[in-house]
Amino acid sequence: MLCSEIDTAEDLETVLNRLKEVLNKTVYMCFSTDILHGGHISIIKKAARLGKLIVGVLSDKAVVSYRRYPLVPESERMKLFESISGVSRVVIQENLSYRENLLRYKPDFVVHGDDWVSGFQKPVRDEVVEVLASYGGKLVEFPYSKDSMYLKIQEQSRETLGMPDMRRKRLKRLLEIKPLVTAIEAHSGITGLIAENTTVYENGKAYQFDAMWVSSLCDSTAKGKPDIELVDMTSRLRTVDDIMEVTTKPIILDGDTGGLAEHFVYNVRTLERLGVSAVIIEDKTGLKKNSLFGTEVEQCQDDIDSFCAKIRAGRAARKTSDFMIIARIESLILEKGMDDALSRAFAYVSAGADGIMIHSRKKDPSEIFEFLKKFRETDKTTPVVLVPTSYNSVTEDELQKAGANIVIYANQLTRSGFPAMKNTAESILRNHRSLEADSMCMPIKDIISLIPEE
Ligand code: SPV
Ligand code: MG
Repeated sequence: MLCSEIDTAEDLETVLNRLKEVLNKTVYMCFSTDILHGGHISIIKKAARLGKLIVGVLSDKAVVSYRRYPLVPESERMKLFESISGVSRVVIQENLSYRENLLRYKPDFVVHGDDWVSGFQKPVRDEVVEVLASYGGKLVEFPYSKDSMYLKIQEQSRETLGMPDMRRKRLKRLLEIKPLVTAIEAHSGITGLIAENTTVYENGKAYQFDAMWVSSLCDSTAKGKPDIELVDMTSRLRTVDDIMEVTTKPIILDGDTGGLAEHFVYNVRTLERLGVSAVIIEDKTGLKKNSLFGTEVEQCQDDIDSFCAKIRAGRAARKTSDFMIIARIESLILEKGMDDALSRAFAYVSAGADGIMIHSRKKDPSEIFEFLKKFRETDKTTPVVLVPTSYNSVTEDELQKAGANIVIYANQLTRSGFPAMKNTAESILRNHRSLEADSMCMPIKDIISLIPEE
């Protein structure tokens, strides 16, 4: 590696000096992968030739925001790299940005594949170049391997994530990793794909939704039916299955009132078996209407004891502690007051609810903030779910700081899709051809590539 042959004393000295040089240099690489293949080993070998190799393992929190949920947690991924020859040290990299670790370890070289020269990782690379320049380090890039076998390995690990046992427990795990979990509604395979794949890259950061909400409102609307528990569980499960077939993210099902406790227990087992992560049931009884009607329509709230009995029955029926039964409180919607909302929250948690959802249809989020403050004075840990449809000016950051754990964007895909489709239909009717509507439509090529083929 350092000279073709050692056959004189000078050659030996050259090699020894070069070896000293290499041993004094440090190299840094960062990995987010949880599956090691030949491509990784090959670049690690090349990097180790430049000096002592420090491997940064990207934290679970950062991996979740950037690609998919890691199959292997960060502590195990660290052990994986520790066992590779040529790796002299393994550290955690908390963020997609290398800055913190580069300034801490001041490596002489950063090694990376050349796949980040363009695309969403470019801002991360630009920052690496800037930080290295600040102390005289260098970036070394090797050609990125596009071996189809490696792509297949990645795809197989993605499929594993969609299996029921893997998917079900992920909501709980996400709640441990992330201060705030976000979910968006999905009511079909195609909206599931949007929830699964939509990513926004901004200043070297990546944002994705963590989970999907199978809304009763949107599932019913997609079928042209009112949101009154008319679309039955068999049909709702069909929707869940359509979404599950093409996605891997955890699913939170809007379970309406949960129906009769005697029926709810069966549904808990079915949902658990399918790999759904949570069901949210609301404390209403009789003919359920959508909460966003508030007191404009007649709605009846269940009494505390009867709803607690339903929660207890569901808890007793479930087979794993991964599956969450979340109790939704309708007191603020039905204008029953803050005290009623709080006493129900504490009662439902005591009955075994794994989380609380508090709903409001006010534009002003102050009643939600008041609830969170008072609830958190007593209960610091039970996850709280919010649906900020009406109070939509408040940011995720503000809600998280106030004590929320899950934010659900419950109906925005349906509400945005409907006017887009209506405008297109009207344009075709008005112009007696589709040319004018074309600019409102996704190119055929894009829609074909959106749907993965085997
Ligand atoms: C749904 O999405 O069906 C919900 C949330 O239950 S809300 O419509 O705000 O009541
Ligand atoms: Mg609903």
